[in-house]
Amino acid sequence: MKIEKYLDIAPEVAEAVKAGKPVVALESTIISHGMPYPQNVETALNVEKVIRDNGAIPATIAIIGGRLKAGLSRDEIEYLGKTGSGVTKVSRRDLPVIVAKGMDGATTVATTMIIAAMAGIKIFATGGIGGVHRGAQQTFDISADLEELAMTNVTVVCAGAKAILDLPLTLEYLETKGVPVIGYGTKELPAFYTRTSGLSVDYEIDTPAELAKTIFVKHELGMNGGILVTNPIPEKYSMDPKVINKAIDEAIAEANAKGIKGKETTPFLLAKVKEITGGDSLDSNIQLVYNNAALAARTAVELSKMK
Ligand code: PSU
Ligand code: MN
Repeated sequence: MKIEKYLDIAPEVAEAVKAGKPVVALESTIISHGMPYPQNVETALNVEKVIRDNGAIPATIAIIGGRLKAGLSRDEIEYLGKTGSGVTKVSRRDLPVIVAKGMDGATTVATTMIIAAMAGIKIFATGGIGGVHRGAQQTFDISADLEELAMTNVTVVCAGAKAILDLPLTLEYLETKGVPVIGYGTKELPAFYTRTSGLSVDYEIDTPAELAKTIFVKHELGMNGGILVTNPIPEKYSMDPKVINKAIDEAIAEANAKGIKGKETTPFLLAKVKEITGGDSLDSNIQLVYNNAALAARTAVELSKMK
């Protein structure tokens, strides 16, 4: 079986991968479930531009009509953004079913990593990853993103994780699974809306070239699994921790009261936090995605020079 049976790589992306040029993957659940329309479409298009401005080729990933796609057209991005949560959120367990049924799907961090790896893309930029949810001791709610980081060879550049998660347990899980967690220019795990969380990361790395070297070494050693790069939100867009933490606590209380569970939990909490904080958290969210895209692109450029 050739992977082309299921996977469409956009010509520009295929050419770049083949030539060893820098490419950065992007996810689509952030478009459909992570932000409201029309800001989601605007952000998805701008983020591709940020990647180009920093010397790499963007490949936004999704499933359209049962085809795995690495590189979307403008119309496809517009469609995912407009349809929003009407598009199925596809994590690892959903992927074969959605393909077999010929359906559309927005890819999470986990499935974006899977498809990026199939397409030969080594670096992926997003906002926040899924992780161990608060109360996971009872609910067992641990995002498939963490398991994917344990096994799939893609580096994920994010702004840490939202405090809707249990951040200490998320770090423990990543340690158990052998996933390097790197702070970009920091020794602290950023908490998405804020630059600090009070938790330490394993290592601080300060340049894209050093990041690229770590990725290169891991691949050369044949060690499977990803690397998590946590890049703090730019100071001027970071939020007041008191405001954001209060919103998160309220969102979690409401999710519990409503009995929200499974794959609905993360989208529900994201939407609730946004509603409580008004537009502020959305602005921060958009800016940190651009910041991560720029770092991912610059790292991809450095990685493309390594032999
Ligand atoms: N966290 C965010 N924004 C997001 C997501 C998480 O701050 O958009 C999305 C990502 O696609 C992530 C997914 O992979 O939610 C995790 O969902 P779950 O917890 O159901 O695995
Ligand atoms: Mn979950």
